[in-house]
Amino acid sequence: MDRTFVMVKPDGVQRGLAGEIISRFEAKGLKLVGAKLELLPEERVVEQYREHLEKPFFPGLKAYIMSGPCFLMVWEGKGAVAVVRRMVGATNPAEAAPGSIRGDFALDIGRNVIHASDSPESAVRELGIHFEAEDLVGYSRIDEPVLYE
Ligand code: IDP
Ligand code: MG
Repeated sequence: MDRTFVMVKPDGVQRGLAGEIISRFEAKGLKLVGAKLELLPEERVVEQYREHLEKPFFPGLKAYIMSGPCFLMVWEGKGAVAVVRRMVGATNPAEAAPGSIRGDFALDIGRNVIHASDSPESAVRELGIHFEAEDLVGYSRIDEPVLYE
């Protein structure tokens, strides 16, 4: 099974959207295998967004991500990385499809509520930044026999 790293950003936590976001992934059939609320230290923000270090928006991005608690999660399921990215929607919420999380709950590219890994390789890397192996819990969901063929 595939695992992906997802994070409700500080605007999403402050706006009380964490529960709604969890509900969407649960209803989809994905399995929550790790979660924690955290104020991220600078070095983990830099590591997480290292591909953007030289971008003009990076200082603002770092300040935004460190402005309050984030809710970090690991979700597991068939094709989880791509499935979650589609449910999250385009980076710019103004262009994100209605029905996606960013499409339904945000307006500004600099306040887009949620992060999700963009590839299986990123998922492994990002999971490793934020979670220890023993923080993740393997178990069966009782509906798995009817969720999967
Ligand atoms: P993604 O989150 O959809 O993968 P990326 O291009 O990887 O999008 O950008 C990472 C994050 O950086 C975005 O989610 C957003 O918070 C922020 N960001 C990206 N582009 C801009 C911008 O032009 N202005 C402000 N923030 C941006
Ligand atoms: Mg990205």
